[in-house]
Amino acid sequence: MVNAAAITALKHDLAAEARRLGFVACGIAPAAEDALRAARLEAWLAEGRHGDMAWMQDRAHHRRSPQGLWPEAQSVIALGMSYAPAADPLALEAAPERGRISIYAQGQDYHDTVKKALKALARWLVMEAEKRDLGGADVKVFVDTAPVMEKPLGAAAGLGWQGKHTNMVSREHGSWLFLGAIYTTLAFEPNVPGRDRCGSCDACQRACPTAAFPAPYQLDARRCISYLTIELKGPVPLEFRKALGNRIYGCDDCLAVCPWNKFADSAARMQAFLPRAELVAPRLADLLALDDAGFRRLFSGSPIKRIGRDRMVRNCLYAAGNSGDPALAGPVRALLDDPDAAVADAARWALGLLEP
Ligand code: B12
Ligand code: SF4
Ligand code: SF4
Repeated sequence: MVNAAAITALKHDLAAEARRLGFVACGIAPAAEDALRAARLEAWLAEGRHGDMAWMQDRAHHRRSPQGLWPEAQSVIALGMSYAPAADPLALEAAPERGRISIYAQGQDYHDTVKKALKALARWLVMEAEKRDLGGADVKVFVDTAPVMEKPLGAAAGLGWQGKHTNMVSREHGSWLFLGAIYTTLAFEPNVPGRDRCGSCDACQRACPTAAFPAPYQLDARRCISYLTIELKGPVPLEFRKALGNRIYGCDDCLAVCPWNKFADSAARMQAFLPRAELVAPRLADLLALDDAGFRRLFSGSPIKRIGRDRMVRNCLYAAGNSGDPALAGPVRALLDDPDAAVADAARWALGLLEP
């Protein structure tokens, strides 16, 4: 029989240790299936809203619930790390000759930073459970890439609520939290779920350049610029190319207009997520000239390296076409015969706009 007072004390100390490791939010959610959440995931997949992200479908039975992935799990420790920006994420809209990289990708790769802290916290938990005679604890850590529904779990653990833009919003940190989770066999008392505080606001719904929200709280990834610039291989459908503007990696528009961001303090941001100077306002002309080696050098340690040179240059070509800057016609023309078919196609499209 596990001592209830001891497990409550451990939960309290866990939150303190999480803070020490850089997490600004920590809470507990049940590991059992939530029927509504699972049904909404299935409905999203059935509509095909995941587009080409087949990996969302592949392990849907694991994604539905923590116990679907790991039947022994009793609790989910949901964690948030701040990447609140100091500057206006949308300011670069006024500089079409430069590419806009979304805030989350301007610093070091969050997968590495969050994973490292999650592992340290999980190790601490296992040791403490043993020291406190709680019968031993097993743990698994996740950030982003595993079949885990991090946003609804974060909301269920009281970190915030899923806003109408579908991301998890926090009262203290606005839209700017990276999420991670630790599943554990320890049965902690769950926190009270976060209350929806969107009210009548619809700023994010109106801000989306591609009308990617079929309804509030629902996203069709196939229309989202984040998906189109990061996940989609091959050419971006013509109907979206103009709307990309100068966004070359991800999109912050629906996040940036959220009124709850006014409480977010960039001082809470992890040092690792400070923007790298060369990724804040890169010149499209420089990015268009990248070869594979140059791409790897520039984006080493950044989440951007995952998309490779071809997709980045493809995105920069759409941005060059949208820039209306005749000085970019030369660099664009140099890519007309690129061996990558999507790059060559994007160069033709861009040149058509720059030299009609
Ligand atoms: C797939 C994915 C994407 C896809 C699809 C996004 C999406 N909304 O599903 C794409 C590539 C588009 C994407 C984009 C981005 N992503 Co992303 N992505 C993921 C990933 C891997 C899975 C998300 C998922 O499960 N989607 C499936 C759908 C079904 O889930 P859902 O949105 O939770 O669906 C719920 C709602 O629709 C709701 N619902 C449905 N109907 C209704 C009706 C009502 C009335 C209500 C109240 C609710 C409701 O219920 C559903 C189930 O809970 C997670 C990491 C992870 N493992 O969780 C990161 C993650 C969600 N992404 C993240 C980020 C930062 C982004 C971007 C901001 C990056 C950028 N700047 O470009 C954008 C934001 C775009 C947006 N508005 O969502 C963060 C979000 C952090 C946070 N605070 O929430 C995560 C958690 C990664 C991380 N570890 O930090 N992403
Ligand atoms: S990230 Fe951009 S494109 Fe995607 S839903 Fe938000 S505003 Fe729309
Ligand atoms: S912008 Fe408004 S509607 Fe959208 S998530 Fe924030 S509070 Fe909710």
